[in-house]
Amino acid sequence: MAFFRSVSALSKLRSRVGQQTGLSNSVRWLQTQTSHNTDLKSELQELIPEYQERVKKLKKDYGKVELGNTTVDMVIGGMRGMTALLWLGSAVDPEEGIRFRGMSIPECQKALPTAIPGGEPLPEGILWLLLTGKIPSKEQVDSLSQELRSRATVPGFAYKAIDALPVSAHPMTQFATGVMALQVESEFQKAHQSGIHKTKYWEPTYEDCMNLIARVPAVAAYVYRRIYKDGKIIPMDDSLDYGANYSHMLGFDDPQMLEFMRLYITIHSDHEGGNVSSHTAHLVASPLSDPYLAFAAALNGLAGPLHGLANQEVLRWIRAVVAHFGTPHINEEQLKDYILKTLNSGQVVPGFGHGVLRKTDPRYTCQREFALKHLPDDPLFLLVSKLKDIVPPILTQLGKVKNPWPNVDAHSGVLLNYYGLTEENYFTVLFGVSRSFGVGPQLIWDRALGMPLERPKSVTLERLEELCAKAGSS
Ligand code: AMX
Repeated sequence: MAFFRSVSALSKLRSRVGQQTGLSNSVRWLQTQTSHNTDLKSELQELIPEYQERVKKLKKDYGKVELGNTTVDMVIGGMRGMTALLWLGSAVDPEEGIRFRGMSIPECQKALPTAIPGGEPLPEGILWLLLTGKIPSKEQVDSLSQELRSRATVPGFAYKAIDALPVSAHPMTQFATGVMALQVESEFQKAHQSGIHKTKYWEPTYEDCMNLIARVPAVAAYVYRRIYKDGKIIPMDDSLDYGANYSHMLGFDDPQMLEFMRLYITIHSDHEGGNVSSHTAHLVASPLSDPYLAFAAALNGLAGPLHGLANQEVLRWIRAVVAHFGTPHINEEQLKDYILKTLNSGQVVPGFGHGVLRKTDPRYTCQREFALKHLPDDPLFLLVSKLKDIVPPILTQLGKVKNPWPNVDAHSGVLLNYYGLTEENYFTVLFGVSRSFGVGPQLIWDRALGMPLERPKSVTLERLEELCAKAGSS
């Protein structure tokens, strides 16, 4: 009872803080939570005991509270709608979309520090927010930028591991291979072998996650330059923030592209815990596999066309439409015919639909706003805009698609293409770099909270039929 009393006192306090400032409750609450600590690890260290207490209390006093029943649909339907994971960083509401620690994308755009006045959030800010639940100051974000730069040196053998693959290997294969090679330097693995006490697990996990986040842009940029730019590598620039540096190492220094990259990483960072890549990382890390092993596995899930690879597929599909009609200026009837042709050949329309969302993805909307501001006349953007109106009614008519609206991947490709990053096979690597920002913080919390090995129960087909027959006859 005391627990519920304190929750209700907490929401009253949040609401009171809110009324005073005119901002939404979640942001107002987070703003009251800011601190002056510029060292992220120390900040986290202070928070851990409180979170541990909260989880301990849930386990002890409320372990048997039901969160919903498991149905046959869930077992044979990819566990849709089954609440089965604890994920601190973000939550996806079917109607409203993502909230990072309670904050919507527009709220993050307003509250998180930027590189230029009125610009897009710096990815370091979302990392701080996801890990601590607090809105960082510019000083804190700058300090984190510096910390990430100081950890960014990639060992030569990681590049050699990538070089062992044919240049024709898919960029995601090359990227995941590079990440696997980084595992050789895992602090967690070393500490575990030396017999570290389990209450300290989070510390080497923190080191691994921060090193991983710091190093993936260089690995990812290496893959890009190796495949598409004759292996001419561009070194990191010590004066740049994380997003700008990644763009710079890829070879794109247009200030607008740097802004898009900051926004891209921020919005692709996390999407609660049940999506394939995030869930995979959490699952693989649960038997104490280190963060590199977990993140490489997550990348392999992200590389599926129904998940992260969809952003590659969207641009490929759009290019095929343009090639088919010989122009990007295509009328509604022609587009409808092409969409039906795609569906009739047993394929999905990439960039539409979602496992959880039931409205347009706010990550799509914010990219559309970026495009309206910076490239309103781009022919491919205009085509993407037409598709957002034409595709949903067609998918709805199929009668089976639960969410006919555009998702995050429907938009990113045309923006990247506009700024010169035209090689669509590379797009999922950008998604992967961003996803390290969501996966890393959760893995640190998994170890800090002593999360156990993940081991759900499965059922055989015969047993399922037996249970259903029993339920049917009663
Ligand atoms: N085009 C055609 N058919 C679609 C469709 C689309 N965009 N979205 C869903 N459907 C179909 C499904 O294939 C399924 O058909 P089936 O019963 O014959 O197998 C039926 O509609 C029901 O599916 P659902 O319950 O609405 O979706 P889901 O939760 O099973 O799958 C998703 C979600 C994203 C895989 C699906 O909408 C899809 O394939 N979309 C296109 C690929 C895509 O854009 N993926 C990116 C998602 C975001 C991300 O993870 N990055």
